[in-house]
Amino acid sequence: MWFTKCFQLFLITNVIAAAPCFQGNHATAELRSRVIGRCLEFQANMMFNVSCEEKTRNCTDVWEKFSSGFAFKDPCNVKNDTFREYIMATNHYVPKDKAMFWGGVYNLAHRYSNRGQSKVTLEDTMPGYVADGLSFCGDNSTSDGIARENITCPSTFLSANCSSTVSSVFWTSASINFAKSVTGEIFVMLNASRNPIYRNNSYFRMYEVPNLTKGTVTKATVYIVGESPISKGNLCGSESILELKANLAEKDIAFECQENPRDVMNILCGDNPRADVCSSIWKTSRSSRSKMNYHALLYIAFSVFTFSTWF
Ligand SMILES: *[C@@H]1O[C@H](CO)[C@@H](O)[C@H](O)[C@H]1NC(C)=O
Ligand SMILES: *[C@@H]1O[C@H](CO)[C@@H](O)[C@H](O)[C@H]1NC(C)=O
Ligand SMILES: *[C@@H]1O[C@H](CO)[C@@H](O)[C@H](O)[C@H]1NC(C)=O
Ligand SMILES: *[C@@H]1O[C@H](CO)[C@@H](O)[C@H](O)[C@H]1NC(C)=O
Ligand SMILES: *[C@@H]1O[C@H](CO)[C@@H](O)[C@H](O)[C@H]1NC(C)=O
Ligand SMILES: *[C@@H]1O[C@H](CO)[C@@H](O)[C@H](O)[C@H]1NC(C)=O
Ligand SMILES: *[C@@H]1O[C@H](CO)[C@@H](O)[C@H](O)[C@H]1NC(C)=O
Ligand SMILES: *[C@@H]1O[C@H](CO)[C@@H](O)[C@H](O)[C@H]1NC(C)=O
Ligand SMILES: CC(=O)N[C@H]1CO[C@H](CO)[C@@H](O)[C@@H]1O
Repeated sequence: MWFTKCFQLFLITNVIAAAPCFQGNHATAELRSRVIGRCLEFQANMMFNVSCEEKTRNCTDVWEKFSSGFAFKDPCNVKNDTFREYIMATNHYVPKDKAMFWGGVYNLAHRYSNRGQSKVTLEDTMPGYVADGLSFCGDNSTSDGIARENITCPSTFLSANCSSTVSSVFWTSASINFAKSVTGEIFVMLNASRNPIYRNNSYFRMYEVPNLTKGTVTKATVYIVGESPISKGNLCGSESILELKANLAEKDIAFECQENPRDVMNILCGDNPRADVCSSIWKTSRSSRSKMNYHALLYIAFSVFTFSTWF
């Protein structure tokens, strides 16, 4: 994919010798409306602790601070503090004992977090929610300095020619801010099929673990999850997970590790029932299912009876 993109760019712009070569996506259309909309929506539906304690944010101001982080700027070389103002404008309290980090399991982690109801991932907090999935960068050919859909913005992927992308700086700043905001017990969901599972170059390892606050974060529960069954202790005892345990121990953070925990598997198997790991789950629940149906029928019959006697 990466090579295809480079090749296409080269073909189109082969007149310009120093054509940029990076992995990326078309800039998101209607970026301003979408950012302001996300900001409004977050405050209406997602904001934790709304009452008097968290003040309402001015979403036009949030957009100004977000876009000034990259407008007119070289998309491959932005300063690492370019989103400082944006982070300050969107930062808020993260509920204690609910924060969840993840790696290589975007969909499952967010299905499980359930928009902050069950757990709170970075993308369930305002700084992350506003920009999640959007592609954005600077462009000098527009009046506002913001790229339109006809421009490819670099992704978080870094290369020699694009070593400090807008997206990487954004997600790095947001990750550091999130790690500094979490308190109490934290959760981590990692993809079992990666090797090593706790990757050296992951955001979690590079920016989040180092910025957890010693004395404030007390315990970390790691879920190692995948579509295949895991022999007990096999991955929780693997070398990279022991490194994670050691990194956490340096901050006096207690450690627990679970492989394919049932509540996570219920969600994985609901979405992907053919996954290998799911056959054992269906097997054990078949007998209780018929019992449940029987009770449900009894309940419905009873309710109908009760209603009919009222009217
Ligand atoms: C990447 O940068 C190097 C030098 O910095 C240059 O020689 C090379 O042509 C660039 N490659 C692309 C694809 O732009
Ligand atoms: C919201 O922010 C914008 C941009 O900074 C500003 O022009 C506007 O006056 C602000 N609105 C309120 C109600 O403070
Ligand atoms: C816009 O122009 C400025 C000044 O020449 C330059 O530093 C910057 O990299 C350019 N931005 C883009 C997106 O090309
Ligand atoms: C940002 O850059 C400065 C100066 O190069 C450096 O001291 C600082 O550690 C960097 N911060 C991050 C989060 O990388
Ligand atoms: C609300 O947020 C404040 C900090 O902004 C925190 O001290 C307080 O405990 C939070 N309340 C609830 C109910 O989460
Ligand atoms: C783990 O990563 C693999 C390879 O990228 C992917 O196919 C799989 O769906 C991921 N598992 C989960 C639970 O997201
Ligand atoms: C992209 O589209 C915008 C407006 O639609 C235009 O101003 C700009 O020149 C275009 N850029 C390129 C590189 O075609
Ligand atoms: C990962 O980092 C550790 C220590 O920071 C180092 O010893 C190890 O060689 C690195 N592994 C890889 C694959 O780069
Ligand atoms: C306050 C603090 O510890 N910040 C650190 C967050 O992580 C980055 C990347 O490891 C460090 O550069 C910061 O010093």
